[in-house]
Amino acid sequence: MTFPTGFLWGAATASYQVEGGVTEGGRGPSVWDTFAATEGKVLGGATGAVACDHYHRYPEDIGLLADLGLNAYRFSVAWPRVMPDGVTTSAAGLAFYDRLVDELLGRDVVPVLTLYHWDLPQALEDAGGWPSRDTASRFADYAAVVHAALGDRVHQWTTVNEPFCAAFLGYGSGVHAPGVQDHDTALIAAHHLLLAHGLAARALAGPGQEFSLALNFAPAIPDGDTPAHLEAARKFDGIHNRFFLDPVLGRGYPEDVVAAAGRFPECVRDGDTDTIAAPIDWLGVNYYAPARVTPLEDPQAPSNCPLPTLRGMDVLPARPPLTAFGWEQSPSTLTSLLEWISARSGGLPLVVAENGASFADTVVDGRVYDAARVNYFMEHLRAVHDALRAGVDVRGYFAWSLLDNFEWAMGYTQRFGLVHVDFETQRRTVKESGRFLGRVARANALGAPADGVGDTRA
Ligand code: GBH
Repeated sequence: MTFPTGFLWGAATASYQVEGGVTEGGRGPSVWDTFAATEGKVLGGATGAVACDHYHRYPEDIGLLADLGLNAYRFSVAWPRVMPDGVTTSAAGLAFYDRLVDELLGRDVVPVLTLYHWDLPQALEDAGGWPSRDTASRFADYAAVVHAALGDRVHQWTTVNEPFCAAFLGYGSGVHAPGVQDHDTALIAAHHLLLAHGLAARALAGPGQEFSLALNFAPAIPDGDTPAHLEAARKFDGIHNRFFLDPVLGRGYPEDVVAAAGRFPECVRDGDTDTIAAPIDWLGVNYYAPARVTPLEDPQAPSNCPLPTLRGMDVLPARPPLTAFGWEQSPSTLTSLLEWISARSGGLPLVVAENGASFADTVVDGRVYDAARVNYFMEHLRAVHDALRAGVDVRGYFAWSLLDNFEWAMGYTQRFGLVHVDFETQRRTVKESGRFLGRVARANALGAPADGVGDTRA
Protein backbone atom coordinates (compact mmCIF):
# COMPACT_ATOMS: atom_id res chain seq x y z
CA MET A 1 0.00 0.00 0.00
CA THR A 2 2.01 2.96 -1.22
CA PHE A 3 1.14 6.60 -0.67
CA PRO A 4 1.41 9.49 -3.17
CA THR A 5 4.82 11.07 -3.79
CA GLY A 6 5.39 14.03 -1.49
CA PHE A 7 2.93 12.73 1.12
CA LEU A 8 3.43 14.58 4.42
CA TRP A 9 4.14 12.22 7.30
CA GLY A 10 4.12 14.09 10.53
CA ALA A 11 3.24 14.51 14.15
CA ALA A 12 1.35 17.39 15.72
CA THR A 13 1.53 19.34 18.97
CA ALA A 14 -0.01 22.54 20.32
CA SER A 15 1.79 25.36 22.11
CA TYR A 16 0.04 25.30 25.49
CA GLN A 17 0.11 21.50 25.60
CA VAL A 18 3.88 21.14 25.20
CA GLU A 19 5.83 24.39 25.57
CA GLY A 20 5.81 25.35 29.25
CA GLY A 21 7.97 28.45 29.80
CA VAL A 22 4.79 30.41 30.29
CA THR A 23 6.48 33.50 31.72
CA GLU A 24 9.62 33.38 29.58
CA GLY A 25 10.53 35.64 26.69
CA GLY A 26 7.91 38.12 27.84
CA ARG A 27 4.98 35.77 27.17
CA GLY A 28 1.69 37.09 28.52
CA PRO A 29 -0.97 34.93 30.14
CA SER A 30 -3.46 33.02 28.02
CA VAL A 31 -6.98 31.94 28.90
CA TRP A 32 -5.57 28.47 29.57
CA ASP A 33 -3.15 29.77 32.22
CA THR A 34 -6.09 31.40 33.96
CA PHE A 35 -8.42 28.43 33.56
CA ALA A 36 -5.87 25.85 34.74
CA ALA A 37 -5.12 28.01 37.80
CA THR A 38 -8.82 27.95 38.72
CA GLU A 39 -9.65 25.23 41.19
CA GLY A 40 -11.68 22.34 39.87
CA LYS A 41 -11.20 23.04 36.16
CA VAL A 42 -8.35 20.64 35.30
CA LEU A 43 -7.99 17.14 36.66
CA GLY A 44 -5.46 16.99 39.49
CA GLY A 45 -5.01 20.77 39.38
CA ALA A 46 -2.52 20.33 36.51
CA THR A 47 -1.34 23.29 34.41
CA GLY A 48 0.77 23.84 31.31
CA ALA A 49 3.35 25.88 33.23
CA VAL A 50 6.07 23.32 32.48
CA ALA A 51 4.28 20.72 30.32
CA CYS A 52 6.96 19.01 28.16
CA ASP A 53 9.36 21.95 28.51
CA HIS A 54 9.38 22.00 24.71
CA TYR A 55 10.20 25.72 24.94
CA HIS A 56 13.72 24.66 25.98
CA ARG A 57 13.88 21.13 24.60
CA TYR A 58 12.58 21.72 21.07
CA PRO A 59 15.92 20.76 19.45
CA GLU A 60 15.80 17.36 21.16
CA ASP A 61 12.13 16.88 20.25
CA ILE A 62 12.61 17.84 16.61
CA GLY A 63 15.64 15.54 16.54
CA LEU A 64 13.47 12.65 17.74
CA LEU A 65 10.83 13.37 15.10
CA ALA A 66 13.40 13.61 12.31
CA ASP A 67 15.30 10.51 13.47
CA LEU A 68 12.09 8.48 13.40
CA GLY A 69 11.78 9.33 9.71
CA LEU A 70 8.86 11.73 9.79
CA ASN A 71 9.08 14.62 7.33
CA ALA A 72 6.68 17.20 8.78
CA TYR A 73 5.90 18.85 12.13
CA ARG A 74 2.58 20.49 12.83
CA PHE A 75 2.95 22.92 15.74
CA SER A 76 1.08 25.97 16.93
CA VAL A 77 2.29 29.44 17.74
CA ALA A 78 1.27 30.84 21.12
CA TRP A 79 -0.47 34.13 20.40
CA PRO A 80 0.40 35.41 23.95
CA ARG A 81 4.12 34.87 23.19
CA VAL A 82 3.92 36.93 20.03
CA MET A 83 1.48 39.49 21.47
CA PRO A 84 1.64 39.32 25.27
CA ASP A 85 -1.11 41.93 25.71
CA GLY A 86 -2.99 40.85 22.58
CA VAL A 87 -1.92 43.94 20.66
CA THR A 88 1.80 44.73 20.98
CA THR A 89 4.29 42.52 19.13
CA SER A 90 7.08 40.89 21.15
CA ALA A 91 10.34 40.39 19.29
CA ALA A 92 11.46 37.83 21.89
CA GLY A 93 8.28 35.84 21.39
CA LEU A 94 8.70 35.74 17.63
CA ALA A 95 12.36 34.82 18.04
CA PHE A 96 11.39 31.51 19.65
CA TYR A 97 9.43 30.44 16.57
CA ASP A 98 12.22 31.73 14.37
CA ARG A 99 14.61 29.32 16.08
CA LEU A 100 12.06 26.50 15.98
CA VAL A 101 11.48 26.91 12.24
CA ASP A 102 15.21 27.05 11.51
CA GLU A 103 15.71 23.89 13.56
CA LEU A 104 13.01 22.13 11.51
CA LEU A 105 14.43 23.25 8.19
CA GLY A 106 17.90 22.20 9.32
CA ARG A 107 16.53 18.69 9.81
CA ASP A 108 14.60 18.71 6.49
CA VAL A 109 11.28 18.72 8.31
CA VAL A 110 8.42 20.67 6.73
CA PRO A 111 6.94 23.19 9.20
CA VAL A 112 3.14 23.21 9.24
CA LEU A 113 2.21 26.19 11.38
CA THR A 114 -1.10 26.59 13.21
CA LEU A 115 -1.84 30.12 14.37
CA TYR A 116 -4.50 29.32 16.94
CA HIS A 117 -4.76 26.21 19.06
CA TRP A 118 -6.86 27.70 21.85
CA ASP A 119 -4.42 29.86 23.86
CA LEU A 120 -6.10 33.24 23.49
CA PRO A 121 -4.22 36.09 25.20
CA GLN A 122 -6.03 36.70 28.48
CA ALA A 123 -6.06 40.43 27.67
CA LEU A 124 -8.24 39.72 24.63
CA GLU A 125 -10.58 37.54 26.70
CA ASP A 126 -10.85 40.43 29.15
CA ALA A 127 -11.83 42.64 26.20
CA GLY A 128 -14.64 40.23 25.28
CA GLY A 129 -12.96 37.13 23.87
CA TRP A 130 -14.38 35.24 20.90
CA PRO A 131 -17.95 36.41 21.57
CA SER A 132 -16.61 39.85 20.62
CA ARG A 133 -16.28 40.50 16.89
CA ASP A 134 -13.19 42.61 17.46
CA THR A 135 -11.20 39.48 18.42
CA ALA A 136 -11.43 38.32 14.80
CA SER A 137 -9.75 41.55 13.66
CA ARG A 138 -7.07 41.19 16.32
CA PHE A 139 -6.43 37.68 14.97
CA ALA A 140 -5.95 39.00 11.45
CA ASP A 141 -3.33 41.47 12.78
CA TYR A 142 -1.60 38.64 14.61
CA ALA A 143 -1.63 36.46 11.48
CA ALA A 144 0.02 39.27 9.52
CA VAL A 145 2.75 39.69 12.15
CA VAL A 146 3.62 35.98 12.24
CA HIS A 147 3.49 35.78 8.46
CA ALA A 148 5.85 38.75 8.08
CA ALA A 149 8.33 37.09 10.44
CA LEU A 150 8.21 33.50 9.17
CA GLY A 151 6.57 33.56 5.74
CA ASP A 152 9.95 33.36 4.01
CA ARG A 153 10.43 29.86 5.48
CA VAL A 154 6.96 28.59 6.41
CA HIS A 155 4.72 27.75 3.46
CA GLN A 156 1.98 25.67 5.11
CA TRP A 157 -0.40 27.65 7.31
CA THR A 158 -3.39 26.62 9.36
CA THR A 159 -5.37 29.51 10.79
CA VAL A 160 -7.59 28.03 13.47
CA ASN A 161 -7.57 24.56 14.99
CA GLU A 162 -10.97 23.08 15.78
CA PRO A 163 -13.21 26.14 16.14
CA PHE A 164 -15.81 23.62 17.41
CA CYS A 165 -13.78 23.06 20.58
CA ALA A 166 -12.71 26.67 21.06
CA ALA A 167 -16.34 27.82 20.78
CA PHE A 168 -18.53 25.02 22.13
CA LEU A 169 -16.23 23.67 24.84
CA GLY A 170 -14.85 27.13 25.73
CA TYR A 171 -18.10 29.12 25.78
CA GLY A 172 -20.86 26.48 25.68
CA SER A 173 -20.22 23.47 27.94
CA GLY A 174 -17.43 25.38 29.69
CA VAL A 175 -15.15 22.37 30.08
CA HIS A 176 -12.38 24.30 28.30
CA ALA A 177 -11.04 27.83 28.84
CA PRO A 178 -12.42 30.37 29.42
CA GLY A 179 -15.15 28.19 30.95
CA VAL A 180 -18.22 30.16 29.91
CA GLN A 181 -21.49 28.17 29.86
CA ASP A 182 -23.92 29.72 27.43
CA HIS A 183 -25.03 28.09 24.18
CA ASP A 184 -26.03 31.31 22.40
CA THR A 185 -22.67 32.82 23.25
CA ALA A 186 -20.90 29.69 21.99
CA LEU A 187 -22.53 29.96 18.56
CA ILE A 188 -21.51 33.60 18.30
CA ALA A 189 -17.95 32.69 19.33
CA ALA A 190 -17.96 30.03 16.58
CA HIS A 191 -18.90 32.62 13.98
CA HIS A 192 -16.12 34.95 15.09
CA LEU A 193 -13.58 32.11 14.98
CA LEU A 194 -14.61 31.34 11.41
CA LEU A 195 -14.54 35.04 10.58
CA ALA A 196 -11.03 35.21 12.05
CA HIS A 197 -10.03 32.39 9.71
CA GLY A 198 -11.41 34.26 6.72
CA LEU A 199 -9.84 37.60 7.66
CA ALA A 200 -6.46 35.95 8.22
CA ALA A 201 -6.67 34.46 4.72
CA ARG A 202 -5.87 37.89 3.32
CA ALA A 203 -2.78 38.21 5.50
CA LEU A 204 -1.50 34.79 4.50
CA ALA A 205 -2.12 34.92 0.76
CA GLY A 206 0.93 35.00 -1.46
CA PRO A 207 2.88 32.99 -3.97
CA GLY A 208 3.95 29.61 -2.68
CA GLN A 209 1.85 29.90 0.48
CA GLU A 210 -0.65 27.18 1.28
CA PHE A 211 -3.44 28.05 3.58
CA SER A 212 -5.92 25.91 5.53
CA LEU A 213 -7.89 25.46 8.70
CA ALA A 214 -8.36 22.31 10.76
CA LEU A 215 -11.82 21.08 11.71
CA ASN A 216 -12.63 18.24 14.07
CA PHE A 217 -15.25 15.86 12.78
CA ALA A 218 -17.41 13.41 14.67
CA PRO A 219 -19.46 11.51 12.08
CA ALA A 220 -22.88 10.63 13.45
CA ILE A 221 -23.84 6.97 13.23
CA PRO A 222 -27.59 6.42 13.70
CA ASP A 223 -28.19 3.52 16.06
CA GLY A 224 -31.03 2.19 13.92
CA ASP A 225 -32.56 2.92 10.55
CA THR A 226 -35.93 4.50 11.32
CA PRO A 227 -36.58 8.04 10.01
CA ALA A 228 -36.29 9.27 13.61
CA HIS A 229 -32.81 7.74 13.86
CA LEU A 230 -31.73 9.39 10.62
CA GLU A 231 -33.13 12.70 11.85
CA ALA A 232 -31.18 12.42 15.11
CA ALA A 233 -27.98 11.74 13.16
CA ARG A 234 -28.72 14.69 10.85
CA LYS A 235 -29.12 17.00 13.84
CA PHE A 236 -25.87 15.92 15.43
CA ASP A 237 -24.02 16.13 12.11
CA GLY A 238 -25.48 19.60 11.54
CA ILE A 239 -24.13 21.24 14.64
CA HIS A 240 -20.94 19.22 15.00
CA ASN A 241 -19.73 18.97 11.40
CA ARG A 242 -21.71 20.93 8.78
CA PHE A 243 -21.96 24.09 10.89
CA PHE A 244 -18.18 24.50 10.48
CA LEU A 245 -17.53 22.82 7.14
CA ASP A 246 -20.29 24.35 5.04
CA PRO A 247 -19.48 28.06 5.50
CA VAL A 248 -15.81 27.35 4.77
CA LEU A 249 -16.85 25.60 1.54
CA GLY A 250 -18.96 28.60 0.54
CA ARG A 251 -22.29 26.94 1.27
CA GLY A 252 -23.17 29.24 4.15
CA TYR A 253 -24.41 28.03 7.52
CA PRO A 254 -26.72 25.01 7.27
CA GLU A 255 -30.31 26.22 7.36
CA ASP A 256 -31.56 23.43 9.62
CA VAL A 257 -29.03 24.42 12.27
CA VAL A 258 -29.60 28.15 11.97
CA ALA A 259 -33.36 27.64 12.38
CA ALA A 260 -32.69 26.20 15.84
CA ALA A 261 -29.92 28.61 16.76
CA GLY A 262 -31.54 31.31 18.92
CA ARG A 263 -30.04 34.80 18.57
CA PHE A 264 -27.04 33.52 16.58
CA PRO A 265 -28.11 34.85 13.15
CA GLU A 266 -27.90 38.44 14.44
CA CYS A 267 -24.11 38.26 14.65
CA VAL A 268 -23.67 37.35 10.97
CA ARG A 269 -23.17 40.58 8.98
CA ASP A 270 -23.33 41.18 5.26
CA GLY A 271 -20.18 39.92 3.62
CA ASP A 272 -19.19 37.58 6.45
CA THR A 273 -20.14 34.44 4.56
CA ASP A 274 -17.93 35.52 1.64
CA THR A 275 -15.05 36.27 4.00
CA ILE A 276 -15.33 32.85 5.64
CA ALA A 277 -15.47 31.18 2.23
CA ALA A 278 -11.97 32.40 1.29
CA PRO A 279 -10.47 29.67 -0.91
CA ILE A 280 -8.29 27.23 1.04
CA ASP A 281 -5.51 25.09 -0.42
CA TRP A 282 -6.36 22.12 1.75
CA LEU A 283 -8.54 21.25 4.70
CA GLY A 284 -7.12 19.81 7.90
CA VAL A 285 -9.29 16.91 9.01
CA ASN A 286 -8.98 16.00 12.69
CA TYR A 287 -10.60 12.66 13.40
CA TYR A 288 -10.80 10.65 16.59
CA ALA A 289 -14.17 8.94 16.92
CA PRO A 290 -17.74 8.79 15.64
CA ALA A 291 -20.83 9.47 17.75
CA ARG A 292 -23.66 6.93 17.93
CA VAL A 293 -26.98 8.68 18.21
CA THR A 294 -30.53 7.64 18.95
CA PRO A 295 -33.78 9.65 18.94
CA LEU A 296 -35.82 10.53 22.04
CA GLU A 297 -39.57 10.27 21.92
CA ASP A 298 -40.05 13.93 22.72
CA PRO A 299 -38.37 15.95 19.93
CA GLN A 300 -38.02 18.89 22.31
CA ALA A 301 -36.43 16.93 25.14
CA PRO A 302 -32.93 18.17 25.98
CA SER A 303 -30.13 16.05 24.54
CA ASN A 304 -27.55 14.43 26.82
CA CYS A 305 -24.94 15.85 24.45
CA PRO A 306 -24.00 19.35 25.64
CA LEU A 307 -24.03 21.05 22.26
CA PRO A 308 -26.08 24.07 21.24
CA THR A 309 -29.27 23.40 19.24
CA LEU A 310 -29.42 19.68 20.04
CA ARG A 311 -32.78 18.37 21.25
CA GLY A 312 -34.68 15.14 21.02
CA MET A 313 -31.67 12.85 20.75
CA ASP A 314 -29.15 11.03 22.89
CA VAL A 315 -25.53 10.16 22.27
CA LEU A 316 -25.05 6.51 23.22
CA PRO A 317 -22.05 5.17 25.12
CA ALA A 318 -19.09 4.48 22.82
CA ARG A 319 -18.75 0.92 21.56
CA PRO A 320 -15.59 -1.10 22.11
CA PRO A 321 -12.78 -1.24 21.20
CA LEU A 322 -12.14 1.90 23.26
CA THR A 323 -9.06 3.99 23.90
CA ALA A 324 -8.03 4.92 27.45
CA PHE A 325 -10.08 8.10 27.03
CA GLY A 326 -13.14 5.93 26.38
CA TRP A 327 -13.31 6.91 22.72
CA GLU A 328 -14.52 4.37 20.15
CA GLN A 329 -11.95 3.10 17.66
CA SER A 330 -13.58 3.12 14.25
CA PRO A 331 -11.08 3.29 11.38
CA SER A 332 -13.65 2.68 8.65
CA THR A 333 -15.41 5.88 9.75
CA LEU A 334 -12.25 7.77 8.72
CA THR A 335 -12.55 6.40 5.17
CA SER A 336 -16.19 7.39 4.83
CA LEU A 337 -15.50 10.79 6.42
CA LEU A 338 -12.72 11.59 3.94
CA GLU A 339 -14.93 10.46 1.06
CA TRP A 340 -17.84 12.57 2.31
CA ILE A 341 -15.75 15.75 2.72
CA SER A 342 -14.13 15.21 -0.66
CA ALA A 343 -17.50 14.83 -2.37
CA ARG A 344 -19.07 17.78 -0.53
CA SER A 345 -16.12 20.06 -1.37
CA GLY A 346 -15.69 19.05 -5.00
CA GLY A 347 -12.40 17.25 -4.43
CA LEU A 348 -10.59 19.66 -2.10
CA PRO A 349 -7.15 18.35 -1.05
CA LEU A 350 -7.34 16.96 2.49
CA VAL A 351 -4.72 16.45 5.17
CA VAL A 352 -5.42 14.27 8.20
CA ALA A 353 -4.13 16.92 10.60
CA GLU A 354 -4.79 14.92 13.78
CA ASN A 355 -5.50 11.26 14.46
CA GLY A 356 -4.37 9.26 17.44
CA ALA A 357 -5.25 7.47 20.64
CA SER A 358 -4.47 7.60 24.34
CA PHE A 359 -3.45 4.44 26.14
CA ALA A 360 -1.96 3.84 29.59
CA ASP A 361 1.67 3.46 28.47
CA THR A 362 4.48 2.43 30.75
CA VAL A 363 8.24 2.37 30.29
CA VAL A 364 9.64 -1.11 30.85
CA ASP A 365 13.40 -1.60 30.53
CA GLY A 366 13.69 1.63 28.59
CA ARG A 367 10.99 0.71 26.06
CA VAL A 368 7.32 1.46 25.59
CA TYR A 369 5.63 -1.45 23.91
CA ASP A 370 2.36 0.22 22.89
CA ALA A 371 1.00 -2.49 20.62
CA ALA A 372 -2.55 -1.11 20.85
CA ARG A 373 -1.41 2.23 19.42
CA VAL A 374 0.62 0.53 16.66
CA ASN A 375 -2.54 -1.31 15.74
CA TYR A 376 -4.55 1.93 15.89
CA PHE A 377 -2.20 3.69 13.46
CA MET A 378 -2.04 0.69 11.16
CA GLU A 379 -5.80 0.45 10.87
CA HIS A 380 -6.31 4.18 10.42
CA LEU A 381 -3.57 4.38 7.78
CA ARG A 382 -5.27 1.57 5.91
CA ALA A 383 -8.45 3.60 6.15
CA VAL A 384 -6.64 6.62 4.66
CA HIS A 385 -5.30 4.38 1.90
CA ASP A 386 -8.81 3.13 1.18
CA ALA A 387 -9.90 6.74 0.72
CA LEU A 388 -6.96 7.40 -1.61
CA ARG A 389 -7.94 4.36 -3.69
CA ALA A 390 -11.48 5.72 -3.86
CA GLY A 391 -10.03 8.87 -5.43
CA VAL A 392 -9.84 11.21 -2.43
CA ASP A 393 -6.94 13.68 -2.68
CA VAL A 394 -5.23 13.09 0.69
CA ARG A 395 -1.91 14.93 0.99
CA GLY A 396 -0.70 14.01 4.45
CA TYR A 397 -1.20 12.34 7.82
CA PHE A 398 -0.25 13.80 11.21
CA ALA A 399 -0.32 11.69 14.34
CA TRP A 400 -1.63 13.31 17.47
CA SER A 401 0.78 13.71 19.14
CA LEU A 402 4.56 13.84 18.96
CA LEU A 403 4.78 13.85 22.76
CA ASP A 404 2.63 12.85 25.71
CA ASN A 405 1.42 16.27 26.85
CA PHE A 406 -1.03 18.45 28.76
CA GLU A 407 -4.38 17.01 27.71
CA TRP A 408 -6.49 20.08 28.52
CA ALA A 409 -9.15 19.38 31.16
CA MET A 410 -7.70 15.89 31.68
CA GLY A 411 -4.30 17.24 32.74
CA TYR A 412 -1.49 14.71 32.25
CA THR A 413 -3.70 11.62 32.55
CA GLN A 414 -4.11 10.82 28.84
CA ARG A 415 -0.99 9.87 26.89
CA PHE A 416 -1.27 10.38 23.12
CA GLY A 417 2.44 10.61 22.22
CA LEU A 418 4.66 8.76 19.77
CA VAL A 419 7.21 9.62 22.42
CA HIS A 420 6.64 8.93 26.12
CA VAL A 421 7.39 11.81 28.49
CA ASP A 422 8.23 11.28 32.14
CA PHE A 423 6.86 14.53 33.55
CA GLU A 424 9.04 14.29 36.69
CA THR A 425 12.33 14.10 34.81
CA GLN A 426 11.34 15.27 31.30
CA ARG A 427 12.95 12.11 29.99
CA ARG A 428 11.75 11.13 26.51
CA THR A 429 11.33 7.49 25.42
CA VAL A 430 10.35 6.70 21.85
CA LYS A 431 7.39 4.31 21.78
CA GLU A 432 7.03 1.35 19.42
CA SER A 433 4.24 3.26 17.69
CA GLY A 434 6.70 6.07 16.92
CA ARG A 435 9.12 3.62 15.33
CA PHE A 436 6.27 2.03 13.40
CA LEU A 437 5.03 5.34 12.00
CA GLY A 438 8.57 6.34 11.13
CA ARG A 439 9.09 3.12 9.15
CA VAL A 440 5.86 3.70 7.25
CA ALA A 441 6.93 7.29 6.57
CA ARG A 442 10.36 6.30 5.28
CA ALA A 443 8.89 3.62 3.01
CA ASN A 444 5.98 5.91 2.07
CA ALA A 445 4.08 2.65 2.23
CA LEU A 446 2.25 0.42 4.62
CA GLY A 447 3.46 -3.16 4.61
CA ALA A 448 1.71 -6.39 5.41
CA PRO A 449 -0.02 -6.47 8.82
CA ALA A 450 2.73 -8.68 10.21
CA ASP A 451 5.24 -5.85 9.75
CA GLY A 452 3.47 -3.79 12.36
CA VAL A 453 2.96 -5.19 15.81
CA GLY A 454 6.00 -6.65 17.45
CA ASP A 455 8.47 -5.38 14.89
CA THR A 456 11.32 -3.84 16.87
CA ARG A 457 13.63 -2.65 14.10
CA ALA A 458 14.58 0.98 14.77
C1 GBH B 1 -8.01 17.39 19.72
O1 GBH B 1 -9.35 17.68 19.93
C2 GBH B 1 -7.19 18.59 20.04
O2 GBH B 1 -6.91 19.34 18.88
C3 GBH B 1 -5.92 18.30 20.77
O3 GBH B 1 -5.40 19.47 21.30
C4 GBH B 1 -6.17 17.24 21.82
O4 GBH B 1 -5.05 17.01 22.62
C5 GBH B 1 -6.59 15.99 21.13
O5 GBH B 1 -7.69 16.20 20.34
C6 GBH B 1 -6.92 14.85 22.09
O6 GBH B 1 -8.02 15.18 22.88
O7 GBH B 1 -18.94 15.19 23.70
O8 GBH B 1 -19.44 16.91 22.15
O9 GBH B 1 -18.18 17.49 24.09
C7 GBH B 1 -10.16 16.56 20.04
C8 GBH B 1 -11.56 16.77 19.63
C9 GBH B 1 -13.57 17.27 20.64
C10 GBH B 1 -12.82 15.01 20.70
C11 GBH B 1 -14.50 17.00 21.76
C12 GBH B 1 -13.81 14.71 21.82
C13 GBH B 1 -15.95 15.43 22.77
C14 GBH B 1 -17.11 16.13 22.15
N1 GBH B 1 -12.44 16.41 20.72
N2 GBH B 1 -14.91 15.60 21.74
S1 GBH B 1 -18.52 16.45 23.11
